[in-house]
Amino acid sequence: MHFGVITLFPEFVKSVANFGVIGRGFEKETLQLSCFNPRDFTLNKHGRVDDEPYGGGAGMIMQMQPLRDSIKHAKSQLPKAKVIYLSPQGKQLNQAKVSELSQAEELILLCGRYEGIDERAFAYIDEEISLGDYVISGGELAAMVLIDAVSRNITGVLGNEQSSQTDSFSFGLLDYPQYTRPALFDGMQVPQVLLSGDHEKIRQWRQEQAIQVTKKKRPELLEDKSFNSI
Ligand code: 4GO
Repeated sequence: MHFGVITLFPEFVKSVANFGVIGRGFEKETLQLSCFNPRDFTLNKHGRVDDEPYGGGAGMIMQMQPLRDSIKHAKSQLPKAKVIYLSPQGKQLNQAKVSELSQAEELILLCGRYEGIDERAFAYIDEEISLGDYVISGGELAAMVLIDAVSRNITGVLGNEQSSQTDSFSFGLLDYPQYTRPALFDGMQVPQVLLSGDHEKIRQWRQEQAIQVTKKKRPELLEDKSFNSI
């Protein structure tokens, strides 16, 4: 998967490629990252990318010309990519959407700053995605979250290929509880079934726990679910 990110802070975004399992995906080139800076596309000598909002009001707005030209350039480098704008006005990202996006070969992520982009820039945007109902100072962190979540679902990125399939939400449920050594810590015992070596019993226990944990912590995830399939 090749991610193109349009951002005023390319060094910040590139740090997503430097750490952990996702970092190794970029090292191996299973994942690729190209950043495009709207500031490099300005025609004015000061490199300005923002201006005051028509009609007045607080803050600045990202101007059309550097946005259009950086998007056009990114599309010329990543011709198969959809352009996704990260904003609180988008449709909220979930695991199903992450899964869908991970099927693409290329994605372009547009990161807004200031009070956002000129509305006419939507002429060059295919999709608007939000992480959730809160505001952050720029789209970069949202793009980095999306890159991380999508990358986990790409073959060859995680060491253990099964681990993204057992992630929370992969069955529409939260994860079952996990434990590691020691078996007894501060008087707290690991459930006996996990020490039994009976793999079928462990599988059943985990399935039941996933349902119970979801019921307790996120009951709304259980609406309209049939558990016969798992
Ligand atoms: C994305 C971007 C929140 C999200 C953002 C989100 N805030 N909830 N801020 O995914 C335009 C300028 C949007 C700052 C950006």
